[in-house]
Amino acid sequence: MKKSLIILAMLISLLLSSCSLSQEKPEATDEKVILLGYAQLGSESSWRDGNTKSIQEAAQAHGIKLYFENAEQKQAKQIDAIRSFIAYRVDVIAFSPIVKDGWDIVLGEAKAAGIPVLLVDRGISTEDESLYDCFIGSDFIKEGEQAAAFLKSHTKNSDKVRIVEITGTPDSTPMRDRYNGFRQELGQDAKYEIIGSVSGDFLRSKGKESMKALLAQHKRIDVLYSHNDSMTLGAVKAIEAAGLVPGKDIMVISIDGEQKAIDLLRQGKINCVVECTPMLGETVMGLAQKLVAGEEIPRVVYSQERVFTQFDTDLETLPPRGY
Ligand code: GZL
Repeated sequence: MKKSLIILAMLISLLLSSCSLSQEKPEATDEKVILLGYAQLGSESSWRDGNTKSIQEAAQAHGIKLYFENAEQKQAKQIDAIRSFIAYRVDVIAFSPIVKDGWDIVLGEAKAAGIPVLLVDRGISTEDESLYDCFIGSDFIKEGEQAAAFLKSHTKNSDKVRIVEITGTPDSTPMRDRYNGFRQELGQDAKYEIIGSVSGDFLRSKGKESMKALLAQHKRIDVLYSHNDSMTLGAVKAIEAAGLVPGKDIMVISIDGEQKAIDLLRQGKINCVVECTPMLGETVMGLAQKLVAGEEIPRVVYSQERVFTQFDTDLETLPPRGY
């Protein structure tokens, strides 16, 4: 009898203690707020503005405290911003390197401080791959190849194709890879001749100036290949000012996919727009959370993109581009 009473008493006390456990309020988990420093390269295009918006909105949605600096197209200012993030001991640093070289020292400082780095949108050239954890953005070589593939598929009946090119910011990875990818795909066929290639620095104003100069230099131009829509919008104005019809007298191939370019595609003034999405914020913030949680992340995350052409049947029903 005595034994059963003891067992009963133990069971009751166990039951009471479990109830009291269940009644205890779980401690409010004061989850650490992640601090992320973002060094944006500038505000040179609608693409960049869309990219900035995407970063800022995603940080807010993920509850990440964002320290955002705009370097206004100056690498030195981007480097200063990264140094300030290191001093502030943020949890993660992310940035869009304006050019591919010159980052080893400052990224070495971030590494020494134990702060992981995400490359967003543009890449870097470095011997030390440990200086960054992941590249998030587009495959620019593929973009150049897609531009050339469209050109080749729509000039089959021509015996000579005279091409002019307006390139992006010198020594930036999108400029270098769009330049190389285009030529790789164009191949060695002498029918295709790049008769002029000038920098427009991804700026609309310089795109217009560059196209005006190319039109003055060359009696006949069959195709314009432009490294971004902002420059293309300027170039289209120059083509019209010269009394020519963009999209008809001169085939126009562009990259980005901003709203204004899609509008001109619908009007037939641009023939092909290779998409390069700026909407990278969600991916960046998700990867930042994984890094802070100590989880493995991939070395490269490429955006999924498409090619828009004048022949697409869904042009009129495309949702707003958001940039
Ligand atoms: C590409 C991005 C380029 C865009 C331009 O990922 O770096 O910079 O193509 C922008 O519009 O200025």
